Amino acid sequence: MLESLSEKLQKVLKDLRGEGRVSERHIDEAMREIRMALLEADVHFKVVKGFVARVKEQALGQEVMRSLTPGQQVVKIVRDELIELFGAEAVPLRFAKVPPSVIMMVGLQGSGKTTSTGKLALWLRKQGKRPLVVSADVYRPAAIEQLKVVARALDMPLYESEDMDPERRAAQALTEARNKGHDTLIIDTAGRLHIDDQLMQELERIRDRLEPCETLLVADAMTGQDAVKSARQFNRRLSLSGVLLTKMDGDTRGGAALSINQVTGCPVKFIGVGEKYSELEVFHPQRMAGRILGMGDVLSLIEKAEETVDEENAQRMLEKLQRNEFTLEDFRDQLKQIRKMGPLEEILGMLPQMGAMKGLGNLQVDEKELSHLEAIINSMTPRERAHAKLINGSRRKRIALGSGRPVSEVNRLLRQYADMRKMMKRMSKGLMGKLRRGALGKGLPKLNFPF
Ligand SMILES: Nc1nc2c(ncn2[C@@H]2O[C@H](COP(=O)(O)OP(=O)(O)O)[C@@H](O)[C@H]2O)c(=O)[nH]1
Ligand SMILES: [Mg+2]
Repeated sequence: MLESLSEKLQKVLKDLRGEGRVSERHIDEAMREIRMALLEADVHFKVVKGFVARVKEQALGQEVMRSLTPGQQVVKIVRDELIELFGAEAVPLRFAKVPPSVIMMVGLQGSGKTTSTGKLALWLRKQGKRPLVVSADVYRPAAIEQLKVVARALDMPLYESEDMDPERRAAQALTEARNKGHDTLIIDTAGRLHIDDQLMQELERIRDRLEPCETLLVADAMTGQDAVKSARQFNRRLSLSGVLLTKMDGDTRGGAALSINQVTGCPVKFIGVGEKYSELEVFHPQRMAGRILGMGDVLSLIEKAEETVDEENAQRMLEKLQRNEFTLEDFRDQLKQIRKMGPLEEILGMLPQMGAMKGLGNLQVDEKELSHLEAIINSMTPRERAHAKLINGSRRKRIALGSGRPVSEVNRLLRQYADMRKMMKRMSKGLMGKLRRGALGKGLPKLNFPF
């Protein structure tokens, strides 16, 4: 996500950090590069101008220049300003005092409304809600059918009707939601290639009749400044309550969309990061800034892990790591968890890119390899799993035979296990430890600067 912006910013900041003393010339140079990087990510030029001016003013301030670590101070300033740019604080989804809460999805055609309706319904269900979805996109028969396919794939309740009037369909769905005890209703609406008055009137009618507590603009991040422009127009007519940015998994132009908040005052509430229904994330300005600046998104990772691993289990793992009792059996369980969490690369991408990453180099295994690894560990005796040191040459041969894998693979697994153990130990001592204490304590943890 935003890899090139991220790379460029990280390089500038790394160079700055490397300087013992920071002169005005250094700052000037760095600001020029930051400006370029932001413009290339398609952030609006006015937004860039303000951003660079604010960073520069603070960076040249007396406290920074005279401090012992001016480079790091500048990094912190850039991070804080990025967070501001993205909206400072995460704005949670609103729910009606009296359910059902109505969420209306609006946006241009192809922006990802139907897909995101499914994603959001799934997300809500994971939060313990009972959503119902309905299509009010009556102009293309395929659109109604598409939501049906989505609902079927997710086993999600869908309201169906013969009525082809969008407003009535939505109203009927609301009645259905009330009758059947659904606490949320998501309405997928029609889009156009360009905004037109007729579409806006239709959306206004649905809004007035159903009084949604959320009117979410679904905007395609890859369309850059166009996404910002349409956000402005939708907001003027419909008073948006938030934005769901899709296709943030593409690298280009995402910067534009991230400045939507600055331009329209509408908070980004979710980002879509892939075509799969599970690929929706709550948007956190702080985490996004951290991700872009390469501080890793350990919080998102923890959250993701918590969805699949129960917290107790995670806690136990960490404690084991700290006591250096992480066995091959735990290793196998971790591999299983990683499998549940999704593709390895995605997980690795969220980890801080500091020292920790080095040990992970040879851990990049694919699905098939994962099942081989599991087979190998399953062929070990419990004692071997608890004490990897016992596994000598003849035991390796036996394990290889038992699992039907070559000895070289058994050897490699034992090496990877040792690497992971080392890496996790380092992480649990450092950043992970700090974050965990905060994350498991109250509210959002303080992100200590890991440089
Ligand atoms: N890569 C990626 N593709 C997405 C994302 N969200 C939606 N899409 C794709 O965008 C296309 C249009 O989505 P659709 O939901 O039909 O848009 P709609 O016309 O607004 O309803 C589909 O091919 C989706 O798979 C996302 O977050 N990432
Ligand atoms: Mg659609």
